[in-house]
Amino acid sequence: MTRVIHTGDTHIGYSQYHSPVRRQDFLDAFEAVVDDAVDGGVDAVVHAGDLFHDRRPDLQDLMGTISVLRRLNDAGIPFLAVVGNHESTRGGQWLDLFERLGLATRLGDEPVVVGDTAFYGLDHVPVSRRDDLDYAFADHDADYAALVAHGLFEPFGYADWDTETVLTESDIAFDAMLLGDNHTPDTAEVADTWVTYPGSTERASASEREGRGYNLVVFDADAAGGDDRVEIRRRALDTRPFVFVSVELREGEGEPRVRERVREHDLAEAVVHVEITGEGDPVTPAAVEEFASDEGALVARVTDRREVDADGEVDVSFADPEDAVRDRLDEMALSTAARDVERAVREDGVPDANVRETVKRRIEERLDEDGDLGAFEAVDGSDVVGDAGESDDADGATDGEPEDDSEPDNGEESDDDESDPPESTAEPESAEPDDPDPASTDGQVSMEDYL
Ligand SMILES: [Mn+2]
Repeated sequence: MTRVIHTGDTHIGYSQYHSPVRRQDFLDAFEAVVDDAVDGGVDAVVHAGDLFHDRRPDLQDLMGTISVLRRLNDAGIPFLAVVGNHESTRGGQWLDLFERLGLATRLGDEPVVVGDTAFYGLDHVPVSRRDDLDYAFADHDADYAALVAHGLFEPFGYADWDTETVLTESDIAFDAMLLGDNHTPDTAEVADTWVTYPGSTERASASEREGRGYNLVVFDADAAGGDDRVEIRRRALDTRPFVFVSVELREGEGEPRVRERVREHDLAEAVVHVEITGEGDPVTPAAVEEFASDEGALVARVTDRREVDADGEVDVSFADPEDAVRDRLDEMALSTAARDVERAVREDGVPDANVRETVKRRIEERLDEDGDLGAFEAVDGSDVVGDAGESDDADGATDGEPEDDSEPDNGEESDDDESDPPESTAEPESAEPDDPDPASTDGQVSMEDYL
């Protein structure tokens, strides 16, 4: 029998909302997982990538991470990990440094056997380079085998990696795929193999509403009462409280009503998101945010989703002005790269100060697509219409997520993200959010950007 903790998407170093307290939260969550590992005496901690939020973690994040890893090491518990898209660098990985220090084992195509289970690793690989993968893994003689991988795998949300292909092309019969990248915890069975995401350990975006946690995975002949070889149980983590307040204002109602609704919640040390809809009087977001802070909130963000009344002569005949902009853009023969630029300029999610850097990064990513310059060729109107159709699909899919129309802070968060030191930007890094369908990110900057 082998018992391991499966975690991932720790995002250490993320100063969410520019808050140093939030930055510490992400490290604390990692520490909480390690505490549980030590207390529970598991055989290993398996990390499925995105230990760091950024590929250039600060010294404080590195030191904090090293001391947590050292505690695990002192307890004799191995730390087995792969590299995620957020932390991936062009040269050596941070994980290699930890391995050099004797604090971690980087998983790959050779088996690392713990107890009676062989662990293999598959780092994040951008979509454009996946065709080159042969999923060849060296043989093992353990009783069980698990593949630890970072990417968006089927059959879960935002998937762009076919799980069945991985499993059938691989020469190892895996009992489980222990995954990272998708911040929503979920488990499914594909081709007789359990595939599971433990989710992020702190909310990296306000769309991550449900409680955070990790997986406890047991490889055993008697797993699940003898019915299976693997048992996956979810364990909850005590993380920073997030409070979501949604206020629908009726005619004549205004800020007092918003305050009243906000006051109904326990705001102490919480991240508070207030969403205002309906009719009613104009509300100054800053005033509500200040009120929430006075009531003890750590961070407060207000999104007013109401239409702005156009007065007098201007007759606004469409519900969403953005729609009109999109319609017009659809008629233009823009290249994919041009659309990237257009979106960077127009998107709410990109603060003015970061537009230049965002444009640079997106274009460099396009140039990095293995010499394929197709993204720079004008696309005629009809193709674009097809494109837009896809985007509708994508919207539909995300709308299925209960929390998706509440990304009040997305601008804020991506602002954080973008303001991180620009790197050798031509990294595979944000391949998924940007690649699959540019249009789908329209006003939809949400979890995808943090996966
Ligand atoms: Mn992630």
